[in-house]
Amino acid sequence: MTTITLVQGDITRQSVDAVVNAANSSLLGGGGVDGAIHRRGGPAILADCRRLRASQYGKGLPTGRAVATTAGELDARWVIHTVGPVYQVSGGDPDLLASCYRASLEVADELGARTVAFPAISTGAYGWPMADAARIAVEAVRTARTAVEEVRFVLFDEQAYQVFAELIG
Ligand code: AR6
Repeated sequence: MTTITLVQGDITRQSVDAVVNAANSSLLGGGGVDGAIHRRGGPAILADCRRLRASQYGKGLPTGRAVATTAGELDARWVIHTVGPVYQVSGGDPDLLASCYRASLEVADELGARTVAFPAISTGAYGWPMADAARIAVEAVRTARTAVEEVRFVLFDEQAYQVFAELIG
């Protein structure tokens, strides 16, 4: 049974087995959560990402997939990088967004991670409206078959926290 918890704050300050990164397919860093994770986690994370690009992810990590690296100096054992879909004028693909959560939990299971912190994937630079993204995120986690005991959504601001709080009840 997976318990969903909510925290308002910075995902890089969480003490968990795995922190999920809202990455891009290059795996080589960016802004938002990605920038914060690499800044606080230090160069070991990027070194692992470069190794992944040099081996099985030569073309980058496809949208909706997930892969783990060290967590460097974060208070976690692993960072699980996933690539959310970009929200276009025409909308976004909800299955791909749900896939980010499911794939990350599958990687967590392979690693043996029991506590996993997620950001609200795709709701920053990738433009997904928070209410819709939150609904998809919570539904994906609730329906996932996983041994992860705690999924902690870490929301940066009060408004995002409230959106998730209404869904979790
Ligand atoms: N802790 C928790 N949440 C955060 C933090 C933080 N430290 N910083 C931002 N957020 P984003 P995306 C929130 O842009 O939309 C990067 O450049 C933020 O307010 O990090 O999936 C990557 O390299 C928002 O609600 O991820 C990609 O190119 C949510 O986290 C691209 O951005 C996600 O915002 C991915 O865009």
